Amino acid sequence: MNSNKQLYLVTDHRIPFDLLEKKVKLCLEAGIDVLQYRNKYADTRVQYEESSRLKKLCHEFGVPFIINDRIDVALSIDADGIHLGQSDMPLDIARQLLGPDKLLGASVHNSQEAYDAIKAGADHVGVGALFHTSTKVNTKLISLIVLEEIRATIKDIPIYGIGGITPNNLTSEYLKILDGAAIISAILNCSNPTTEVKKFNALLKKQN
Ligand code: 3NM
Repeated sequence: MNSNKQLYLVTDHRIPFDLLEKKVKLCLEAGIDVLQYRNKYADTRVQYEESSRLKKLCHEFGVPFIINDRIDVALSIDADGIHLGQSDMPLDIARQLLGPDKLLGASVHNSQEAYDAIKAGADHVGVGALFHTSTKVNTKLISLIVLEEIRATIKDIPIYGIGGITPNNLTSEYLKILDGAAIISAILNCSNPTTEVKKFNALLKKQN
């Protein structure tokens, strides 16, 4: 169970795009499994252009490319999927818009939200924040107990942890519950993304 855990990288809008693209390329070379483009602040045109470039790069490495929140941008570039929070488009409507083949991810914070996400057709869920993070404001910490309750509700689709995850706090307690880890700062805001990707993969892949 839980073998082949995934390293899911999420982009950081605070990094200038040309630099971000270089860092993402290093991460793809080092071995990430999924990339999510997340930019709540840029104009639609900028989001369209940046996500087109990142999708092309990901596909050179055979890595799925997902867009946070913006179904219009995802459809316009034929992204591989979308990730939706609780205040974004309802999942069942998103599924209708995207069709059956695109990946649909949902942020959930308790077992009721987890149950609802499965019913609405989510392919995977993100649970956070597992640890303190300054990357996203207004997050609430999720305890290990709540994470276990969500795991008990979700048997058949992957659960990614998110929020403040580092190679140091991704301990066996978390690894035995999660199917993957979604990361921004610990990889993108460090001097050497390649080294950090390798550290995460050593943890995520060692339980196979
Ligand atoms: N969502 P970092 S926490 C995008 O709790 C996001 O749902 C979260 O960035 C949630 O790895 C978060 O830098 C930020 O903490 C993750």
